[in-house]
Amino acid sequence: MKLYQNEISSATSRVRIALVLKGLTAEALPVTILGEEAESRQAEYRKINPQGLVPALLTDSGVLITQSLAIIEYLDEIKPEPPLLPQTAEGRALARSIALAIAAEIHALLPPRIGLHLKTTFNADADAVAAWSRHWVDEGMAAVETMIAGRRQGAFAVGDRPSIADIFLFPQAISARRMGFDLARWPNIAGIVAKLEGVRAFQENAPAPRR
Ligand SMILES: N[C@@H](CCC(=O)N[C@@H](CS)C(=O)NCC(=O)O)C(=O)O
Repeated sequence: MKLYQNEISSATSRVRIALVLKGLTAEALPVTILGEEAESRQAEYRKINPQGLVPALLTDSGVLITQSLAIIEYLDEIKPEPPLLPQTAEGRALARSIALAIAAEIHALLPPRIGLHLKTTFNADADAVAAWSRHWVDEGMAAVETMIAGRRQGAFAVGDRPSIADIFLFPQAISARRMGFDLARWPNIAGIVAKLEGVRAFQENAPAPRR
């Protein structure tokens, strides 16, 4: 397998964590994602992934899978152990709700292309883009904290082993901390992140800081 990826990418971090938890490897194919000239924005990469995003996984049979949740569920299907989805239907639904609350409602408002569009079309300066990002992280993470707090029954976000909920939560929480948020304002998230920081797959695959 080959993984189109970028080291600062939170969505890539999710897939890299899942690969390690599964004991799978994928050859890394780096794609730059910052600035107007980023490789992710060029026609050549759009021929590979029409959305111009990382991560994208090329399977051994040459099929390209995009979107981190789809990639991780694919990995879970080709190598079922250890499972990345909880055992009950309700647990699986909750884990997917948390993963999507992060991917679709928080992270989707933050990537480089969003900041670039705010700058070029709406004349937002760096401070305005930072305020935009802080707003969506603050509101979104507070909602995720409440979702977890209401139904938490184990050491991790859903149950007693890391699931897709933790895989999506961890990189977002690390990014929030880098933005200056004290995770203690979200006590369940802070506790889960502290636990995940002791798990090698998470420890070694957090998104790298933007330089
Ligand atoms: N929903 C997608 C998000 C992918 C995404 O936004 N990736 C970012 C990096 S974290 C990217 O490629 N950004 C390029 C850009 O914004 O121009 C997923 O979960 O895979």
